[in-house]
Amino acid sequence: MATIRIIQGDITKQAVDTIVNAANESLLGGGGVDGAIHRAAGPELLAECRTLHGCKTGDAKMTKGYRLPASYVIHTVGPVWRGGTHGEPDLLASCYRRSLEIATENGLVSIAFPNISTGIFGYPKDDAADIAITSVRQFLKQPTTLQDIVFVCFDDDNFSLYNKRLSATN
Ligand code: AR6
Repeated sequence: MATIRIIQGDITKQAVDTIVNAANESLLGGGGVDGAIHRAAGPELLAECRTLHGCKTGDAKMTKGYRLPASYVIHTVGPVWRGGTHGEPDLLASCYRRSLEIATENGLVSIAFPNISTGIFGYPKDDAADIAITSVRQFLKQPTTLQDIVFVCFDDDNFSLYNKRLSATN
């Protein structure tokens, strides 16, 4: 039975099989968590990302983790918030599902997620937390190698939102 945990901190420090990056469609780096992951992983990460030729919003692609404590990075592209009527909820759910699928296809046991789309991409944090938790729970109804799913919250708002939701239903 897989466990879902919440921590507050920096995802680049997490010693899990894979961390998830909240990237953009170019996969060539950016600000926020994407910038932090590229800085910590070193230039080899960008070199591998260049071979991937981008990624569609809602999809994900995996690379090695290079200088990170995590062995791999699954790069996913969350939706930019445009009012909620442009398919944003389905695209955000798809980011979590595709990341979990890729981790499972590769036999991984532990995965850490940032709060995808809730920074520069402007997704409302409460709605994004609901989608993240629901998508993970839905995925865990099927067979998976994953045993440890960690939500790494960076800011206080997200940490408090995730804590409320998981303590209310666990
Ligand atoms: N560890 C964990 N979470 C973090 C860290 C960190 N080191 N740094 C920031 N966060 P964002 P997005 C949190 O903006 O909204 C980039 O330029 C942050 O508090 O990183 O999906 C990409 O290249 C927030 O809760 O990603 C894209 O262009 C969450 O990570 C664009 O930003 C996501 O914030 C993606 O925007």
